[in-house]
Amino acid sequence: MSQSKLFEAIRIAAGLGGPAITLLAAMAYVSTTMGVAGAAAITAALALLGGPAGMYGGLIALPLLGILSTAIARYGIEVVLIAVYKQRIEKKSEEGEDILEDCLIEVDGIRFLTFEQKQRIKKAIKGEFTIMLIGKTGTGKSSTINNLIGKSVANTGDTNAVTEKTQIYETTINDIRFKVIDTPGLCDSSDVFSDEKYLDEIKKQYKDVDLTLFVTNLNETRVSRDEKVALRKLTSSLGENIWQNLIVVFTFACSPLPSESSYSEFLAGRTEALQEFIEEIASKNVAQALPFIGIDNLFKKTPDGKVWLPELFTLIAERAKDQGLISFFQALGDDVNDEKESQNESSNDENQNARIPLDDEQKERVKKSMRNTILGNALAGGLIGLGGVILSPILGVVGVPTITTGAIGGGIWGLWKYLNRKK
Ligand SMILES: Nc1nc2c(ncn2[C@@H]2O[C@H](COP(=O)(O)OP(=O)(O)OP(=O)(O)O)[C@@H](O)[C@H]2O)c(=O)[nH]1
Ligand SMILES: [Mg+2]
Repeated sequence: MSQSKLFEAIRIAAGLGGPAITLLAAMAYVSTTMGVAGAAAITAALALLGGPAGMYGGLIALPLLGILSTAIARYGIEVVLIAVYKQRIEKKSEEGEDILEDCLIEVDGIRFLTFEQKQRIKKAIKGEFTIMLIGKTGTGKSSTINNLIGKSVANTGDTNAVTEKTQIYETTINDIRFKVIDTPGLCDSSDVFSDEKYLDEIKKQYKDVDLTLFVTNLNETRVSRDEKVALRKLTSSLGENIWQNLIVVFTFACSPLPSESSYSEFLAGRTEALQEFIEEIASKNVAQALPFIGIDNLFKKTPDGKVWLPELFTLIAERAKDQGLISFFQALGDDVNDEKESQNESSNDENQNARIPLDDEQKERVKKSMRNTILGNALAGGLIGLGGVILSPILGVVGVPTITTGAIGGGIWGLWKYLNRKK
């Protein structure tokens, strides 16, 4: 499949708007339900829709539709629709029109797509990733976020009085709106916390949350009372689901520990204590599946010699809601990838320049998560070897995409390439 033809097809489909989307979704639908492909899928889709073929305008020209049909088979309908929407939104925004909201409404109305598919498409075209932080004051919530996104968004070291309201920080990275919901007060006083209004506020925000970090000091001997109260209330208010997309972060890993045991022993003990408590308020399965990580915001490595930032990145890739992952990778893909530094393929040293250098095992885990959760299995086989042409409109990495492969700067495409490159 020629890339320039594919791009042309996406561009035309974008120009046609709603009807083209419906036709593409119908093509995907008949492909999966009737097992037809290519021209047969097009015919079946048109028959299914019943309307006059003329409304699909230039798209109905078979070669273009055939290309899109192949792209759907290869990359999955979600990827193709995201590409079409990204292209449409970008085109209109160049003309000074903001059609994002209209597109989101339109996505909801697309027939032949599941609820989850719609959610993922909407998230991807909105380009948002939202993290919620819970943890006591001073545990390093803000520092952790700033280290992760590589930018100082949240104020740190603030010793001022605890606010009872949730705070939202926002920053834009690679066109992705990175939202951080800070929940001061949640763990700091059971009095403040008993205020149901505060919980209601968190509940309202929570529908947008892709990932929750529970941040707690490693150098404490037990789960504190305040934390227990907070976690208990949070679980009963938001449901057990909260644990599904949550990572426990033990900060101050390099600080002196309150016992003789080694770092690893202490981390294991602290983890076990927390798991026991979580088992009590949620379930054994939930508790045992929960990822834990020791980090230190002032140091690159934890006392066991591990560089923690790539591990945190990997855990997020595994743990965040898949509807948010495309945005997450678009935002931070560059940071695990140093290819933009060295345009030349010949410099193939490990990615020493990457801000978040993944090791081989972490790369495999990220790859697996991208493959399984985000883009569907259809993508895994086909993406490699394809130029940036489809991914750049999808991800908006380089603005209006050009046809050359080399034009792709970073983001998810760069990440994918990096993960797949030969050692
Ligand atoms: N040694 C060490 N210091 C840390 C670590 N994380 C944060 N700090 C320091 O601890 C202080 C508090 O960190 P913040 O990131 O502001 O903590 P926070 O949880 O956001 O605090 P509040 O916003 O007040 O709830 C700052 O002075 C940080 O530099 C860590 O892992 N190790
Ligand atoms: Mg803070």
